Amino acid sequence: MHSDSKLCSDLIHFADKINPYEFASILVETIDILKKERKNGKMYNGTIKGNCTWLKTPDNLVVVGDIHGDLESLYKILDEINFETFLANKNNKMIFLGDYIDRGSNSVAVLYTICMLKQTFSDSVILMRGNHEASEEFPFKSHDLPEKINEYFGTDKMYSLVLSFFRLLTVMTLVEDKILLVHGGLPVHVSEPIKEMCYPTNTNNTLLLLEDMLWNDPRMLDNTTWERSRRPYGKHFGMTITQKWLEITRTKALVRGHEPCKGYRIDHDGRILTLFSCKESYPKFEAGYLKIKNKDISSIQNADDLACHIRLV
Ligand SMILES: [Mn+2]
Repeated sequence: MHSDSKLCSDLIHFADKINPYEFASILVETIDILKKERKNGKMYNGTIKGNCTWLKTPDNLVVVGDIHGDLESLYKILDEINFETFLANKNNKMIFLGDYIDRGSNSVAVLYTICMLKQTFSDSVILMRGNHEASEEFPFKSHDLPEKINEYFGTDKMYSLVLSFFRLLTVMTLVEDKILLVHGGLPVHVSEPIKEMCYPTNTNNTLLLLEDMLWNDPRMLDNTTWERSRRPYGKHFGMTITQKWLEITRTKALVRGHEPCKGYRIDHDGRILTLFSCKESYPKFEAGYLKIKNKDISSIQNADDLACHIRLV
């Protein structure tokens, strides 16, 4: 790790020394907070219904994409935004798009860190669910977290607690008439999707929505609205689907993660911003995050207006 910052060196030091009791206790506390938020249906300047979070436009917004166990990139971002000051102001929000774990070398410490952030700054931090946080519903090969937990603590007991935490993460976030956020992509054919997201019926429809939001990718498609994806789950969705979703949610741009890129990428003629925030397991790509002020959010017309606020780390 190469950083001169005191924060980074402190955090790196602690990452090797999380004891199982601390890990379990931060998970339990975070689970409690998420349960309370869901029960009360709200967080500071936000409403939570089912799998959705609605936010008023914050004073400052930071959005972080996939981390995949890359502790160094996560710390660089936290360091750059001066996280203690940033998050202590509950009119600021920091949204994580999911995929905290797997692939990188520090999944356990990344989990510990994001839980600590949520626990310490619960009014300012939103933790969303990625496909890697839905290994029960959609099992896949590259899920190495159970092994990593076992390596780290000498037991995989904590894994079931981690799964309980994952199940409480929300799947869609809306920033007041401006930005729609999901981890993967947009569902292609569910009737009344917003209602289903807010009041999940635990039927096939709920699972279908979850699969699409966590696994889908945008593509330019000719003559079809969607096609099967090459991934184990999910689909490719075309621009008509994106247009439809921006209309029904009355937003200007979709922000999502899920695909490696050089920090960010624009799709569907400026309607989608893909953010990617790690590079440990993706040396050919870059890690970036979005940091934008209230007045700039208020004036966005599309994803290009967000792209000028991306910072690479
Ligand atoms: Mn993903």
